[in-house]
Amino acid sequence: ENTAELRPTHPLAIAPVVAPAASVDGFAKQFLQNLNFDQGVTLSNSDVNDQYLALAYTVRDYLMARWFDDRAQQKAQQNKTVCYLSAEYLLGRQLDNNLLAARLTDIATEALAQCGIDIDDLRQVEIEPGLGNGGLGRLAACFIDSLATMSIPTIGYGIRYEYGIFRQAFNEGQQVEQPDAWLRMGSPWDFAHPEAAQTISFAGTTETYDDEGVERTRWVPEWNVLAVPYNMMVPGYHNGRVNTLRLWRAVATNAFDLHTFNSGDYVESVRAQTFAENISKVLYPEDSTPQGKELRLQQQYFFVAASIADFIENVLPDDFDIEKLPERVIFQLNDTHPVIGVPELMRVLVDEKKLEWDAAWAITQKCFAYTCHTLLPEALEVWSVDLLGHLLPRHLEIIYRINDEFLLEVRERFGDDEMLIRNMSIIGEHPSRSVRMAYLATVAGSKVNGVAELHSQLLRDNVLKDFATMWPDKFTNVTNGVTPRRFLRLANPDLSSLITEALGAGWTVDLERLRGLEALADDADFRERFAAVKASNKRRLSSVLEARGEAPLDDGHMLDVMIKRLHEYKRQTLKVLHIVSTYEGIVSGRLDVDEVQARTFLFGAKAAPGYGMAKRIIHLINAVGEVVSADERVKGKLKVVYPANYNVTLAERIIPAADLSEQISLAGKEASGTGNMKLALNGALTIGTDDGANVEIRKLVGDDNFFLFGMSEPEVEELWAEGYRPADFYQKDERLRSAIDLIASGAFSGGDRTVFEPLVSNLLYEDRFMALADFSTYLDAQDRVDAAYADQDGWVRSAILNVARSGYFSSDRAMRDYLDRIWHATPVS
Ligand code: Z16
Repeated sequence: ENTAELRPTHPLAIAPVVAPAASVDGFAKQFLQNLNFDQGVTLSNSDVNDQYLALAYTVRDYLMARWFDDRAQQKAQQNKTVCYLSAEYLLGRQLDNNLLAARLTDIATEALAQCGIDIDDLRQVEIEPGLGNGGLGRLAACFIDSLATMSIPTIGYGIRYEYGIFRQAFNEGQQVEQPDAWLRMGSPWDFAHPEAAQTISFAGTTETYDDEGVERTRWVPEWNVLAVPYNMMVPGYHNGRVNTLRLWRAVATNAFDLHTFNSGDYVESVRAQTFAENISKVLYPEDSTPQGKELRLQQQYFFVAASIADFIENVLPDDFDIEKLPERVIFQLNDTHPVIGVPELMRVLVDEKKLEWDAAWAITQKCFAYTCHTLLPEALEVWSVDLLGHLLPRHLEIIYRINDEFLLEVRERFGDDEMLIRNMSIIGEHPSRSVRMAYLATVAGSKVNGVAELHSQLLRDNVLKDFATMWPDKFTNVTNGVTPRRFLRLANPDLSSLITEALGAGWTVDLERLRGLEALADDADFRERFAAVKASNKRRLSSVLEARGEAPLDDGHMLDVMIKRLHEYKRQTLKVLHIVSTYEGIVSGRLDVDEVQARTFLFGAKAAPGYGMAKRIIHLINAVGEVVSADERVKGKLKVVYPANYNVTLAERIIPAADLSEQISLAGKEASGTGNMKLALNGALTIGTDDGANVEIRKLVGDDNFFLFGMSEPEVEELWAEGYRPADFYQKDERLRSAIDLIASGAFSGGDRTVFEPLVSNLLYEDRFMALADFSTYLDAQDRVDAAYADQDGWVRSAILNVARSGYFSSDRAMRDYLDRIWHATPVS
């Protein structure tokens, strides 16, 4: 990054950078120094945030020398680098993860104790960087953790949003959104590099010119913005490797205001800078249903163009032969969000590096691979040709040419089948002219993968069928995974100790070793200890909830959790119908309250702010919770807890405490799910449909340790094709009718029948995700859950088997699959 070659003479400047001494004294010394000289306070004058920041700086100091080495090596090496392009990274808190990776947890705890500080107090003040919506962003964070742990040279590229996913609050049971000012108290984990900024251009026109007898095209942009990189450390677990996550922030260029706002009004032109700086201002809060907003396309191009330029200019050696690019990089496209990188690399190669189109296209195709994360048609991003052509005129031309050549290939292969051509075209014509980003990615990518076996199969059979016929070898599957460091080792320290005692410590980087626990499922003593860990995790969660102003959890309750974004396809309403039905059973006398299994239903979910139906469902959950939890006839048997602002930090407390994991999406709609994996790995049993990764979880843990219900994907298709009439299910099933009638009666809205009427009508007359069709088998499955839970010994045995058989869902395994099937990159020593 620093181009000027420094020639220091002082011996200290020439000596290699060394980490502070890895001892309690060494740590304490460094901590106090950072407190004094970086925070500018003495220990006695410091507050908890000063102490947290100084602690973070200290952890950084220990990782720094390795980071320097790995970045130097990155430039010098011949290895292929994995460039993960993702608009989202849902990192969660950094402190504990980095302490663990650097083996500093005990040293830091003791050093701080000697300074009179309880490290737990400092842990609490860290605000997690919520730079993602849900599964996709968290997946990216797990992947970069695994890649660092496996010593794969990786750069994660993304956006440093000033405001991450909104903070959720409830007002009378309804969601209100507040801005997430996560940077307000300082951001000790990132490093700004304004000297390595890239200039990113937008809009304008294109023109052709004569370049020594060759006609070329160039883009004459209208305005630009600076992309300033912020680097974060991504330390591997206990291997000394430190990779980089590089997030871009938009800053106005000096030229910006001169060019566009040449009004002579100084104050106005400074004000106008915020226009450019808006690009990295806020994360769009839609999980899997993107809005076609211009600012979002600006964000996408902004970070992808900066990343590609950064890699070529700053990571590759200066004299690098650009034709060898595919040997040195794979740009992995995390969903369609970074797909504008395809025409961008073409523009760089053809317009700037002056390669022939065909040569450039051959390189581009080898440099990209595409991961699709959805099956919902409304989630497949499309950009209107008008909007894209206005913002990125050269890129639209390039996309047209890619499409022309691609469609020629289709004609050659399949003949002049005009309908097929229409269906496969990267440019859609209906309902209006638009660029289909998933198709562009599929045409350009060397590989296309889905995120679970069923999902990948459905991609091949439905969404991308014609492409799969054309290029069967392009399509592959990589089932998602989760990092065992954060979601077992850190989140569940007691279970981790128990496992390490039984199997040794190697499981943290070789999760298949958990198989060794299978034998212990039949050991009564081990079961007792396992159950004690679960009970203690519940108490820990209970105090976390209490600290947030919730009621404590009741002893003896089964903890039944549904934690994921609020979306109709995920069917939180089906869960509510189960709760309402049980409640209705008790108050109507159909169920004997003394026979009912005590349960606490815990929800965690944010709704996209513009998603009205999802917000109504949140309101319903809270309204039902209030009535059910308070009704004396229920005798405390049913509790509903819905802590606001579910995030990674809270997930780390809920997951280890859970007994039952609700994975109840309509079959064929959830691409994978990853919460399902985290919960199984922590010993929750799943009640779920045959959807996404549930299919693979069930296969691995066994039918006896999983509660399957609902239609299969082909059954869903069949019923839908027949003409689905949800009201028929309502008419047929008395329990369902009573539950829906109770909601419609106003029982949960103070007698006001209008409040939930839109929700009830939607269920009865539309029910796009067929909650009513799966209701009765869901209730039957819940009866099986109750029966199983009544046999605590059997339940704990199943829980242990869930842990023992979930090793496959490590993101380390997922990374190995990407490396073998897609990236073909190798570790560095
Ligand atoms: C997202 O979180 C997901 C898909 C998508 O197209 C966009 C976003 Cl923001 C989720 C899937 O819904 C989920 O099934 C999957 O487990 C996750 O991505 C990671 O692959």
